Amino acid sequence: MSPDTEVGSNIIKPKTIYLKDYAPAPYKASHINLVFELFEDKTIVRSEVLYIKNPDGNSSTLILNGQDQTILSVEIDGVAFTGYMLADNQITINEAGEKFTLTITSEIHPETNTALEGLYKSQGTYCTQCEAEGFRRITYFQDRPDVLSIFSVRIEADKSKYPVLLSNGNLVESGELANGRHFTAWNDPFPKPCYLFALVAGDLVRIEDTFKTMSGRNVDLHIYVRSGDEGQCDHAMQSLKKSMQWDEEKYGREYELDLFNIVAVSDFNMGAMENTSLNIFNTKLVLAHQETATDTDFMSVEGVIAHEYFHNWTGNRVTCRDWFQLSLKEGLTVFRDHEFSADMNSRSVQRIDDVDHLRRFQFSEDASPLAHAVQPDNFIEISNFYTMTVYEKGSELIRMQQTLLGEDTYRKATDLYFDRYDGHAVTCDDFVQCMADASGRDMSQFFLWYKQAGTPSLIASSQYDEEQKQFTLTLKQSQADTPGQTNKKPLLIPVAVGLLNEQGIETHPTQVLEMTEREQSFTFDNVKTRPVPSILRGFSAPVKLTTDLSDDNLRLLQLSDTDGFNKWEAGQTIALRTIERVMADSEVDISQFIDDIGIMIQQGLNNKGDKALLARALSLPAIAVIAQTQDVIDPAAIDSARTHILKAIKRTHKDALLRLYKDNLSMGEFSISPEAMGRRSLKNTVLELLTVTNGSGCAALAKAHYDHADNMTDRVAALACLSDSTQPEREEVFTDFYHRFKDYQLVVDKWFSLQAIANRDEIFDDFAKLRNHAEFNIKNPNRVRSLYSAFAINNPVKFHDPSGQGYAILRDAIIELNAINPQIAARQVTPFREWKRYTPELQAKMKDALQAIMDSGNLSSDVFEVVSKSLN
Ligand code: 0A1
Ligand code: ZN
Repeated sequence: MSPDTEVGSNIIKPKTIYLKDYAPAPYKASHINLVFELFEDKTIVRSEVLYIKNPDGNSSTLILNGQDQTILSVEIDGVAFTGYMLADNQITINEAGEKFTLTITSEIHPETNTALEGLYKSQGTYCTQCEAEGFRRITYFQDRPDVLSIFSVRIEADKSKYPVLLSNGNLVESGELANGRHFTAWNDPFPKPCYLFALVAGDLVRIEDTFKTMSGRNVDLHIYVRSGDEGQCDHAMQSLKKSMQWDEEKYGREYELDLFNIVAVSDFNMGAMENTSLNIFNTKLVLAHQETATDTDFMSVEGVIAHEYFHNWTGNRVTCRDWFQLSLKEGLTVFRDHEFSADMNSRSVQRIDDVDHLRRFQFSEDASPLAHAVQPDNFIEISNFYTMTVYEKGSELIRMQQTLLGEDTYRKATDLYFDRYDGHAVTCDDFVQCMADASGRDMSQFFLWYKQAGTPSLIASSQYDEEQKQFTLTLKQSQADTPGQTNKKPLLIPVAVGLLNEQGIETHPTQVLEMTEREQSFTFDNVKTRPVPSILRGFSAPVKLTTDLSDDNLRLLQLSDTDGFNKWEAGQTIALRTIERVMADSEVDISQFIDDIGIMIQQGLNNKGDKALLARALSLPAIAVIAQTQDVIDPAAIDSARTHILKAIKRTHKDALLRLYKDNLSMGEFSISPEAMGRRSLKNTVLELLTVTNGSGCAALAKAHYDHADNMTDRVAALACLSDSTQPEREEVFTDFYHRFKDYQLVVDKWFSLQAIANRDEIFDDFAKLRNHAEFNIKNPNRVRSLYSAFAINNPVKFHDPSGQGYAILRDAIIELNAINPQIAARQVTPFREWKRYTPELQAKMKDALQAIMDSGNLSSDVFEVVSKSLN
């Protein structure tokens, strides 16, 4: 039986861990000395740990987690020791004593580690990934975040193959050894949980800069990449310096060590990892150059560099008590990186893109059998809980707390949090208590947001009393049941509202209404004429809002709201209503909507307004966003209604669109200023509208766009417009792209993705060719995502093809990946989990695919958990 298992009725299923069972670690491990001897066919790890009985603990049994290791020797206080039990991936020592040093030497095999957890090799470079439970693949230890230790690390390796040897903290020694080997020794003076441990050994080049902190100390900043990639690191370095500055200004947080390292590797399960002073990144989130990275890539690099840096305080200095508290660090750090990006770029655009992302991915998670609370109360495999809910909804919870407290009090509360908990492992409850203590507010109702899963619904209706000059807004909230949770309580919802008059002039600026009951009315005085309320400004709470606003009211908001987010939102609501109407009756008159689009195009031609916002206003909601509004999801029907409207826009406004396109064909030097990105975004959105009919003219226009491009954003836009095409230009452009960029792995990923999203009949044959392409490698997570995730997430029509071929593709990939990389396999299950919301025919086929995975045998606990919960 595998380690964490229990015997169910007649199948063996992995064991569930509960928050209510938390108990402090029985032993403290104040110091750990690690020695790594790296060889081509094995790595020897020696760990020496000082254990002292934890006065807060309630057991004297020391339990050490360990996985995929061969123990070579065990000693206590320098004497060989055999009095331990080794079973179920654990060493157990009963009555272990008050204080002793335990030394364990074991052998591990990074060279064959395809799970990419623990120590592994990426294109010849050794690297580690210890969050959440990877450290147990390196040595036997209490692998839990509430055990904090000072780490000393020595690394020995062949000098010519691995000239760079890094770990956390400060370099204390280095030198030569016999047989062409060398070593470095590192000390990290701040106690940390083992999930923040990191080691890198490789042949890498380094880009250097420095940052002067607010107290005048100089910090060396190093970015390590493979030789040849050094020309693509400048944006990451600038982003790091901006992040360090922003954290000082906005949160008063200074970096404490003298060195900050970033290492980029090609094989990585996630985006990046915040290991203390040695962040390890997926190359995708470090490398950026105009010729190889899109504007979206540039923004992601900036956001993720910031995210990992911000973890230094929110995650590392103050860490999580247990993994149920993951949102303590992730929700807070996402909120910090979103705010950073909003300050660096356009606040409205950032908010629109963040909310769009939340609705596409988190709302759908909430609507699935895998819905869970921001502070979940149980899990089987913690790797499955790095979710949109923990990250993105968690960030919305921090945003709401800032909204409720106001910026100044929120800052006092975070100061208190850092003061109180620096060097501690704490809970989400502790964080919210700081908000309560700094503000004097009772936050207990607010805390329900952490405990209750699901997206609340909010219904708003309004009443105007002409005589009293009063306007009343009535709000009703409801919380649907989610797995394991019924009869939920009403939440404290901050609803930001402003009022506009019929001329579109704001008469009442934003007020935050605090809703605490199921149903509540709020009255505004001194309202001279019937107003149009702008409700939930800035998306002040992560809810599904329905209002009684007419299309005309929405049109007024779209034109005149002072809140950039709600201006966009009003247009999206009109678009959603129009799509609904077309889905119900394809002959319905949509001329009003099409005319309104014409007005916006005209504004663009008159150079009025922000181009990035106009680009978003001219974009219809994505199929995945529309799907969230449907009782029964039929992707093909959504797509055909959406395409019908897009074609009508092109038919009616072709000339104006062409003019707008030409007006924005950027000239001059490439820049990633918000204005330059806005212009590209507008131009490329217009190109998409102009090529929606996929005829020969469209292909010629897209090819010309590609040929004239001086940057990757424009090239990718052209390829996306050609993806569905059957015109000869498609092949020409895709072939040119491949040959031009075949040496750039991240661009080859784009080449795979842009073909996987093709909504055309040839897709299944194309997919088979791509799968067998020499450059496809199932062991590389970026490549897997570029083919399979692109297909299953961004090609909803073909993934949900009535034949079931799309489902079969993903099913087979999951079964294959389960044995190679369980984390990546489990993530690929996501597109299946909402199966019950689709049409009966699609539902049946999706369920069959899930069942086939379940029956395929030897499932990892990662895949078992998501598939079994999806089927429930
Ligand atoms: N803490 C990282 C994300 C991360 C989580 C798990 C990983 O492996 C299972 C890797 C990275 C972050 O939030 O950036
Ligand atoms: Zn994070």
